[in-house]
Amino acid sequence: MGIISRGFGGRRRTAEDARVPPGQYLTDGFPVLSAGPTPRVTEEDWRFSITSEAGDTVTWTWEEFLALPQERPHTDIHCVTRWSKLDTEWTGVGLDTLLESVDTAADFALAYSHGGYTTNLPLEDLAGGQAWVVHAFGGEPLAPEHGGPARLLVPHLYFWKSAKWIKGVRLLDHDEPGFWEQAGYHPYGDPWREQRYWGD
Ligand SMILES: Nc1nc2c(c(=O)[nH]1)N[C@H]1C(S)=C(S)[C@@H](COP(=O)(O)O)O[C@H]1N2
Ligand SMILES: [Mo]
Repeated sequence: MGIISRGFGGRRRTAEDARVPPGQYLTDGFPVLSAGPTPRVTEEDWRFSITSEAGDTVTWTWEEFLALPQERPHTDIHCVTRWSKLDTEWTGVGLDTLLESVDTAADFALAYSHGGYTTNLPLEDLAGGQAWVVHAFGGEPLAPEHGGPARLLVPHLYFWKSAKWIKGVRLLDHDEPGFWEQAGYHPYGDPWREQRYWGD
């Protein structure tokens, strides 16, 4: 017959739908989700550090950070509170670039922020072109409420892993749950497997 049934008269699945993980809806806005007040960090005072499992620390000033090769990730983001936003554009430095300065065999990482927020990830999720420390959104300096001067961006995991106002990353040989993970969120947080809460 040459006619393909779409089944149960359902709406045709668009290319955009295919980019929205299960249980998520699309938003054109950019909601702000912060567990506390917005810390005010000046570029002059800003530092970013990576500490290895052996305790060695590498630190970049704002100037040194901006002098590193800049990348422009174009990506979709997914918040565990069920909003997803497509085609976001960021500017920043790849974690691969930053990790080149660090001697490590660690398996885990704990990102920590001004204000005390933390979040944990396997180190391999920060490597391989999957994570950045970003300082611009849509070509404009990152707004303080969205994590400016700079935040982590790990778009393949739920957005709570993208620590705002990032201060540094500690590399660890064991997994250490962060702020939301201690409160019952999933330790990994893959939106495509709907890993929202512990046990999902
Ligand atoms: N430092 C810090 N980072 C954070 C948070 C936070 O409360 N503090 N919230 C997380 C959560 S739950 C989400 S969904 C995103 C929200 O980022 P946005 O406010 O830019 O949308 O930031 C994540 N990073
Ligand atoms: Mo979130």
